[in-house]
Amino acid sequence: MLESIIRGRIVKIESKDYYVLCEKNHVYRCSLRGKFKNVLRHKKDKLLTLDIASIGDWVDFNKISTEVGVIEEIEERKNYLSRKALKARGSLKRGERLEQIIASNIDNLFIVTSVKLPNFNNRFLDRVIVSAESSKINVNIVINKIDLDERNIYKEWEQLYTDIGYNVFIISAVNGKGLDKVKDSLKNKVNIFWGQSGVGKSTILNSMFPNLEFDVGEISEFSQKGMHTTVTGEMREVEKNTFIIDTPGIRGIDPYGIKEEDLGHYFIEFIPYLYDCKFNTCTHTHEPGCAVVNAVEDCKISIERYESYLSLLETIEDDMIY
Ligand SMILES: Nc1nc2c(ncn2[C@@H]2O[C@H](COP(=O)(O)OP(=O)(O)OP(=O)(O)O)[C@@H](O)[C@H]2O)c(=O)[nH]1
Ligand SMILES: [Mg+2]
Ligand SMILES: [Zn+2]
Repeated sequence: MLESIIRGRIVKIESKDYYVLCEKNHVYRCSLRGKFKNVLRHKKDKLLTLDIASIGDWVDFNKISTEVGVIEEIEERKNYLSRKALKARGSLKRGERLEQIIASNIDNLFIVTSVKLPNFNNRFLDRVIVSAESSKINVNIVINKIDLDERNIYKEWEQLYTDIGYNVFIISAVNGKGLDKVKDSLKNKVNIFWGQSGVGKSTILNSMFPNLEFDVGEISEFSQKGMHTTVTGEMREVEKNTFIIDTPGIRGIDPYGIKEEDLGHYFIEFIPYLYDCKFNTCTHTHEPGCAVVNAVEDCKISIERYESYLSLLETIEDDMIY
């Protein structure tokens, strides 16, 4: 049989099936060659594998039929969003973790939060920001469900993150407030929506593009432990050349591949101070002459952000490097 290689982009992954959208707008269900797997050897020679391909990857695949193909090459990524994979039972050493790629070749990340149900969680938000900054991904912050915010608690958070330099969108997906601005910033880009379960990612996308029909959870469902309404990430083209990716909610996030000495660089408002610390190995905790700590004391860096920094610093541990 004649081989026919086609280029396309992975738009959805379901267990071992990779759905690839080719430039002629047709989707093929592809499998992945074994060489694209990340292998972690467990005790007793058990293996844990994680696939390397992700949503957003440009790939070359070999067309086998009008519906099916095999992925032969994955193109180099412009960037990608990742986190540490959940702890594997029996992994070689404590703390060693694989990298789980969420999506690749992203122009815009929208970190979705809500003021209530679930409550706004700035620690969580800061961890996601660190993941994105370490991958050089453009960060936008969405604060959703302001229809439930009787005491306007969103205002202080909006101020904090705007002062740092981030785009902050204040919205309500149920009454449509603020959605126009979000929609305007998506054009001609690959946009990913990421955040905790139940904050309203799918609802926001459906409100902006009513024909999409992403799955949305019931109020009673998402508060139950372990409940995720969206179970697999998915990329859709919503207008010519404008893509959005809905993702399953996350319960926790450990950014991958971050060294203690680099962490300060991913808190972007710390950067102007980093080179004024007395020691160039400063971790901005206990060292004398620390310019970051001084800036916190002078209220130039918010105490909330500094506490997020400290909590992340404590949880940085070894990654598996391949
Ligand atoms: N009051 C209010 N409820 C909202 C708003 N946006 C979403 N919801 C509700 O929040 C619940 C969860 O919404 P989803 O869109 O499924 O949340 P998700 O972030 O996609 O959740 P996962 O797919 O589990 O990650 C649903 O019951 C929505 O109706 C909002 O702006 N205001
Ligand atoms: Mg969802
Ligand atoms: Zn310092």
